[in-house]
Amino acid sequence: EEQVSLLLKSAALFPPPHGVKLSYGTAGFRADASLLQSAVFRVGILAALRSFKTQSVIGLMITASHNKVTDNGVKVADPNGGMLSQDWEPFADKLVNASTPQLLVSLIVEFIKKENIRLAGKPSAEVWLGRDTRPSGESLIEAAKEGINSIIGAAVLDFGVLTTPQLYWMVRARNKGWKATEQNYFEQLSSSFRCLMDLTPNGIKVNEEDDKLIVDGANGVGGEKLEILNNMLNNLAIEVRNCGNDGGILNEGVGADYVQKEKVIPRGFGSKDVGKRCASLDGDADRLVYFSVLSDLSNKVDLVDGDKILSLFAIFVKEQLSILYKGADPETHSSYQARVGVVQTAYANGASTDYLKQSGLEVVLTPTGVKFLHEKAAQYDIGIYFEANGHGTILFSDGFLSWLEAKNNELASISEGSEEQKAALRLLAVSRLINQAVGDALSGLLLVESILQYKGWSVHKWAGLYEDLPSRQLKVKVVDRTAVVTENAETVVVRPLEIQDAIIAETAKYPRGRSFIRPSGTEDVIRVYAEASTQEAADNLANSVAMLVD
Ligand code: 16G
Ligand code: ZN
Repeated sequence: EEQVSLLLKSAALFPPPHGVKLSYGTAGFRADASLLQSAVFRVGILAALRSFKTQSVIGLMITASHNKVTDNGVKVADPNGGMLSQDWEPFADKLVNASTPQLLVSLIVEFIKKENIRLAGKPSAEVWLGRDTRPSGESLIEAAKEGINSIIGAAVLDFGVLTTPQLYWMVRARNKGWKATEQNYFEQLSSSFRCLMDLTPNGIKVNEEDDKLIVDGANGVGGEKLEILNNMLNNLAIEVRNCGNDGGILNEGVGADYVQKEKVIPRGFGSKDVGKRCASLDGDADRLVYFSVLSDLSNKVDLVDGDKILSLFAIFVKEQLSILYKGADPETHSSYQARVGVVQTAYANGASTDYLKQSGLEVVLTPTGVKFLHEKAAQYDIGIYFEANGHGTILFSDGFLSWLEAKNNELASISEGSEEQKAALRLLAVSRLINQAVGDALSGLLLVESILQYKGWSVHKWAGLYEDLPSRQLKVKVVDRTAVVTENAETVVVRPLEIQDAIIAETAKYPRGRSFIRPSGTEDVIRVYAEASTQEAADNLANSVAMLVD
């Protein structure tokens, strides 16, 4: 009774905007910030219910990532620090689109019954809040608090400005009973990075002019957090630009999405940086790409995208495993063949997939969206996933990690300081450095840096692992994007019926041709991807496939 009237009263303060239908897309609700007060309030309610249901801390993040500064969004972190469980998404949609407070309350009551959620008077639910640097974030956080506080017994902790991966990391750590503050996050990243650097073979140093890393912070939260981390490290030189404190606008001509899609240098970079090792974060620091500035004054970059970060991580992990196994005497040793899986989407450059397979790795494709890649990667002992756009991480299974701990102890007693033991220590350090909750530009960057150092590679050497096939992405505006239905990780169209045959026929005209279409998860468009042996061929293929969609 008391609960119902509290909900009715507070819901009346957050009327949904007229004629707007929102959906919990690949990355939560996203829209122009002015449309989001009601949605965020209601997601606050959902997060509180989710916390009661799971009896764990739940995260709520206010961000629109790489989108423009006037947009914003809200997404929920589950107890393990992953995305909100997919079976709650339909409820999120209904909740946010309910037109009146009465309707909203009846949906909630019905859902509580269906999910068998037991609300309790004393604080027994807790939601942790974070936001990126968008100005609209402050009032949206207040809306989220109102939503959480309208469920009796739900507590809220506001951490202010965080990167998305920081909040998700903290939620995961808290629910595991580990130290879970932002300071703990920085300490774990910096100490495991130091550990990896200490295990670098002596004498290997990347050459001097290449030594300093220059990072584009997208004028967002990532730059300021990286500065803090940087101050805790003494074996890496980082210069952060586009921190957002010099009038630069979030994601405008800067950031990982811009650099990856346009393949041009971000603002604040220029001819003075030719040849240097540079990296770019996105607006909430869950994406990372590297690049170097070309010397031809064209403003173009030599891009090192998510596929190449993935490749670097995958060959490093494989190398460490083989060092670790080399010493294993098959007679006496507990041999544990770790299943290593590499997870990509259809957007992965074909050259990267070929390279990974030729390196002896198992590669699987999933549909676009972190939740799909993450879920797949979690099925391996070591699952490495990346989207070409720079979002990805490495997941280690609990079983493998306890084997590795035991192995390391065993090696420490029989062959302390051996190559095998160093390999075990490196893998353990990687598992602590790389964010196990979600892709994290800051931890990814430190892992890249330590692997380049280990291998003695420049950014050019790394970029040259394989040569990307030329590709083109287009979008076609459509009235109803759900009319296109795909299968096999978005590589095959099953509806409308005739399109797939036509795509196959077009693709066959081009050497190394590959093309697919898919409905966007974030915009009312159909996306077209094409690659082929030359840029002109990729452009032509993309154009003719786009014509099929119209
Ligand atoms: C979201 C996804 C990202 C995906 C992108 C595709 C998360 C956290 N983010 O940003 O993984 O690449 O959507 O957008 O899942 P699209 O469907 O509009 O192409
Ligand atoms: Zn992002």
